[in-house]
Amino acid sequence: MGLFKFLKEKFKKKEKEEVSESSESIKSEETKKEEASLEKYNKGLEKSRKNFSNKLEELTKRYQEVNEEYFSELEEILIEADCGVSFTLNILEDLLKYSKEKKITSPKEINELLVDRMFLNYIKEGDDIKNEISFDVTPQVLIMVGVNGVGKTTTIAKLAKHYIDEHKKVLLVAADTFRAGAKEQLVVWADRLGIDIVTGEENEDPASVTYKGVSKGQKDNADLIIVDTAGRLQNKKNLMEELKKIVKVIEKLINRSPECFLVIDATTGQNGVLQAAAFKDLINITGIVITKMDGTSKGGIILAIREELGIPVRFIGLGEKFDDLEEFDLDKYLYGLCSGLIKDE
Ligand SMILES: Nc1nc2c(ncn2[C@@H]2O[C@H](COP(=O)(O)OP(=O)(O)O)[C@@H](O)[C@H]2O)c(=O)[nH]1
Ligand SMILES: [Mg+2]
Repeated sequence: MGLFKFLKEKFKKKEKEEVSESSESIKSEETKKEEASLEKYNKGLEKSRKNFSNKLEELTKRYQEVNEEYFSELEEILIEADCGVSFTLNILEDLLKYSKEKKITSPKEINELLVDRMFLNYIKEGDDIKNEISFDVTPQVLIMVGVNGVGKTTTIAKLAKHYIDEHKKVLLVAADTFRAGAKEQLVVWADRLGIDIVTGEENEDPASVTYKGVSKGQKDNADLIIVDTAGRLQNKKNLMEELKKIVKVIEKLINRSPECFLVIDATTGQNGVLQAAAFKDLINITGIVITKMDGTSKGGIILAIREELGIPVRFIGLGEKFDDLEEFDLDKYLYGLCSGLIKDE
């Protein structure tokens, strides 16, 4: 069975179950959580879905059979959804070849194939992606990097909440000593969450604040230590060196590499892909968090990043509220983006 049909059965079934459940109380906690998560994806991807699925649907209606023009219009839709040039061209080449081989001419079938290919393109052979942070060895240290304003600090608060809910002991470290007010912003979050935070003086060496923070986390038996960093512009060499120093300090203390999440604002489009490339050259990025997905109609950026950089998206920000951060789930993402196409006949 193709992915398109799989998604249709998986999520349509869920939606039907929702309707037929007469009593909320008989649903298990797990089911409720899954439904809420799917709802967040659907809501957060609403603008992208309109831009992508609706256009594709409209295109499908205009053609009886696919031809060169059809594929060129499809290309435009994919580029406009910010799927990136490389991803778009690869997918189109694939679709063209396959449709010729199998003599597929129906636009509907091509759409189904497209969703399948989007899925297969994301799943790279040999990598077993676990998006949740592992707590096999504690304390686990997570550094958050990314340029100013992308949502690092907000995401730290959301991630902390996510793991506190799973009964993990979380410690925050405010190693952004560069920007005025950055420390205070994180202190407010720590207070609200009722967790400890280690801060430094203004302009104190971020590596020294990190040293204090991670040492405290080790002493206090924290499960997770999250380090907030300044908005390091990739063209500012000295700031990048600072970041490397932070990583070194952590590696020395915990004897292994930390997790390092690069935060990218989905509304910045291809610029976000360029940022990721610049950061990837300098430090070992173990995952990407895409924020503000709810604020863009160009949800294809996740596919572009995966295609061009190979780094997996680990979490996705779907709104401004505390709970609007979800573990990245390829099925839910593709369903959220394409559900306009996955209708019952
Ligand atoms: N709509 C929306 N806004 C977000 C999301 N994540 C962060 N923001 C907003 O982005 C702005 C900048 O966030 P901040 O965490 O201060 O960015 P930082 O400079 O990278 O630390 C804030 O107004 C956040 O509320 C998201 O997923 N959706
Ligand atoms: Mg910040």
